[in-house]
Amino acid sequence: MAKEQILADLKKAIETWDIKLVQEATNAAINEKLPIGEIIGDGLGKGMEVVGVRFDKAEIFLPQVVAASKTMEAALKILEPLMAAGEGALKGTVVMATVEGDIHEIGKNVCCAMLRGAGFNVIDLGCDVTAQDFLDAADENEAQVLGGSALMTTTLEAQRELVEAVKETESPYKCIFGGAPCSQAWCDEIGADGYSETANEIIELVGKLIA
Ligand code: B12
Repeated sequence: MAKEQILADLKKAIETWDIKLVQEATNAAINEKLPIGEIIGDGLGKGMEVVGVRFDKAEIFLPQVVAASKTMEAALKILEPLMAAGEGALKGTVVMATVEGDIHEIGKNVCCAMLRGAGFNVIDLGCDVTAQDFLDAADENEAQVLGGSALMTTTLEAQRELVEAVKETESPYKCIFGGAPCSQAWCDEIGADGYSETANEIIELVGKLIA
């Protein structure tokens, strides 16, 4: 099957929360040896963008968004074993989570998948995670980078709290942030070490911080 068709099917499957189609298209993408970055960034992720826009315009509602999220998870489940296989030695350890008070985790999951695909060891703490839990996991796993996702303006503040917790404990970790309301300007204001708008950019960002 042509690459363009597979990417279009991946996008459509998320937009129409079609689990059967997403499984078929993901398997087709693997058979055609499409890079995981493209499968997620140019296929599945594009579909999720459309879902976000339609939700913002009130063309669809929470149940449909949940259904699209579950479709995304079904695809990531198929891709996970490939990403776990890695490409040789792990390049470093990143603790990823959605910050305290926030349960949005699709974008964070996409970032985790991309980082694993690029050969980083990713400790995924899930969502609604406190600064202390970030630090404990980083200590335990000898991580270099902490990545915090926030999808609501109300939970952006938890990103600042994480930076402050790292400073207060004089921990050696670099903090990077993302999520729709987050920006480079916000990251500069709170003294973060990095920001990336998309999961594609996160690989380069983490690579630079760990090098
Ligand atoms: C899906 C979704 C949900 C799902 C989440 C399912 C799940 N398992 O994650 C459900 C239905 C559960 C949900 C719930 C709620 N939601 Co909601 N949700 C969305 C929606 C439509 C899409 C978010 C998404 O998944 N986008 C797709 C992913 C791929 O993109 P992304 O998250 O931005 O991630 C990319 C980048 O940002 C970046 N990135 C992300 N994280 C990180 C981290 C790092 C370290 C880096 C470097 C980069 C990075 O890379 C990712 C991939 O490219 C957004 C609308 C929107 N436009 O964002 C609203 C939205 C975020 N939700 C919103 C709200 C209000 C809620 C609720 C409070 C609703 C309610 N009344 O109950 C609850 C939240 C409760 C809580 N305490 O968290 C608001 C937030 C408003 C605000 N500005 O504060 C939004 C903006 C919708 C709106 N316009 O009102 N939601």
